[in-house]
Amino acid sequence: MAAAAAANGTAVDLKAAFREVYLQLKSELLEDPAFDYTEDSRLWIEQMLDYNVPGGKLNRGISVIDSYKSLKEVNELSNDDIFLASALGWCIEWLQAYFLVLDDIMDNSHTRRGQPCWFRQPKVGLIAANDGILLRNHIPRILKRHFREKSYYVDLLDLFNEVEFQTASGQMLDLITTHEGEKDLSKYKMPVYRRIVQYKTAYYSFYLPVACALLMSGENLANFVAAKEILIEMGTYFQVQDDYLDCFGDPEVIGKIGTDIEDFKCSWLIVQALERANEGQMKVLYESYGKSDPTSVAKVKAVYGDLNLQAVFAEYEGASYVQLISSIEAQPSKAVQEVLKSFLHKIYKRQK
Ligand code: DMA
Ligand code: MG
Ligand code: MG
Ligand code: MG
Repeated sequence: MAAAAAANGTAVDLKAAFREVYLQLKSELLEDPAFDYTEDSRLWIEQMLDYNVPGGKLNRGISVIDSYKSLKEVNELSNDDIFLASALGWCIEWLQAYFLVLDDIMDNSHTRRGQPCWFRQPKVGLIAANDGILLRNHIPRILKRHFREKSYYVDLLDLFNEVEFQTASGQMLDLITTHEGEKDLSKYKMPVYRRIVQYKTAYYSFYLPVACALLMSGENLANFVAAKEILIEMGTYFQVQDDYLDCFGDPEVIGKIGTDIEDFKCSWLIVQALERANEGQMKVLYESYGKSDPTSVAKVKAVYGDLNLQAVFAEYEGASYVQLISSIEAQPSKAVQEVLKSFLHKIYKRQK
């Protein structure tokens, strides 16, 4: 298989090989014998998948293959292993697509990955809610087709279920913290923030790819609690970056327009601002945060600028890196160290 040969080569080849597996999984889903597709419904699903699944950075998916390679401690993987690791990687990308389609409705977002959010397409609207459910249902379809005979099949299903539950619970925290009662900034403190992002982002984005690779390698996840804690820390750092980019990133580069200020989100930036604001700045934040008119948003951004949150973030980013590297180097297994470092280097100082 050309794809597998390429996957043992450079990072660019690897991404191309990974993309080929998407095409296969999509064709299989479009021929799923459990549903008798009409021409229209098959076309809908194909367009929905192409719009929502493959257009991201693919970091989570590719990390399954990279991690598996490190854990096996070989340079070359067999064609079968590359396919299986890729299929698991795509299951994570499907999970991500499912959460993002629904997240964009709930966050009232405008763009995602450089195009209008799926629910913003005139022909889609709230059909997007059911499309999200379908994306979620595709995961067990893929797992059943390719992993049913594996000794780790049950553990894989359990892993995806656990992580999905944690993510949905994190999304709930994110949403009820925003809307619970009247808007109250006084509850936006670091421990509240950390709890939200650990659940909504870290488990599915960082722990899940590595856990998939560990299961494929025949490992018992109970033996990797320390690595899991490091991955959760990395996921927290990743969401801080996401919150920073929501305000200070270039929409052309990150592919989405920020909505955190308008949405009254418990973002890392507002938590930092509240820790540092003087009386006058505090008044501006209390009056303007969570309002959707451009003047209010600009006032909040001006306070962020005056508090020099760009520098606060740069400091946090450097300190997190040093801290993460030192926790990683305290890990007894060199292979696990490599897995964790390679993941960290994919996201450190990211611009998108
Ligand atoms: C994303 O949080 C979390 C999930 C589970 C999608 P977010 O709303 O900050 O993400 P984004 O900035 O990509 O909309
Ligand atoms: Mg969002
Ligand atoms: Mg959200
Ligand atoms: Mg965000």
